[in-house]
Amino acid sequence: MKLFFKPGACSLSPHIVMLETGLDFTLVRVDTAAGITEQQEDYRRINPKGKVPALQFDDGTVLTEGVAIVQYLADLKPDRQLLAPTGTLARYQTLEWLSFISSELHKGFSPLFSDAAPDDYKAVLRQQLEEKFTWIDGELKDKQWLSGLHFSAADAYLFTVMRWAKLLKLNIASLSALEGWFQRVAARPSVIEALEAEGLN
Ligand SMILES: N[C@@H](CCC(=O)N[C@@H](CS)C(=O)NCC(=O)O)C(=O)O
Repeated sequence: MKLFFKPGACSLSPHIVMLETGLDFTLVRVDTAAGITEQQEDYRRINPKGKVPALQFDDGTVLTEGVAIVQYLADLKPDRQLLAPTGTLARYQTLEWLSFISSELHKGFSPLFSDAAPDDYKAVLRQQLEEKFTWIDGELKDKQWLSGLHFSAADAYLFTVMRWAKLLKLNIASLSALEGWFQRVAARPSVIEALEAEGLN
């Protein structure tokens, strides 16, 4: 399998999950602005949406959308407990987190990285994101991980977007449960390895 990524982008989430599974894979860097991979392939021929992440199988089939990719990967190695088994409430609670992170956080960040978005709109987004992180801080008060006892695919995704919150200096430093959780995730070997491979450490 090939995982197409851009350093520090949302593709960091499936990158961490991939490492947590222990599966063999090749990491392929994409210049999304230019639309080419590090091997000078036309990236839109791999993912016509032009975005990372994308997962390509040996037969050429491609799976896109981070939330779908992490579920696929987690289900390949159920013993790693990155996602609970089908039919259990725990599974849907992790999916609840993945959905929240994707729709309520991830896409709230995207305009903050754009020069085209007006400053007053960015200020509103920043405040909304800070309120959502404050709510997550409350959820993490008595938990090690988002889904309770086990590190899950949702932790990898939240870690990825919380890195952006730190880079953009959102006002979240006082959220102690959230910060403690962030440090726990950051200490995982998979996360250290992923950041290193993406040139972020
Ligand atoms: N819905 C997609 C969104 C993917 C996405 O927004 N990727 C961003 C990085 S976080 C990207 O590729 N941006 C590059 C660009 O727009 O040029 C998913 O969740 O996988």
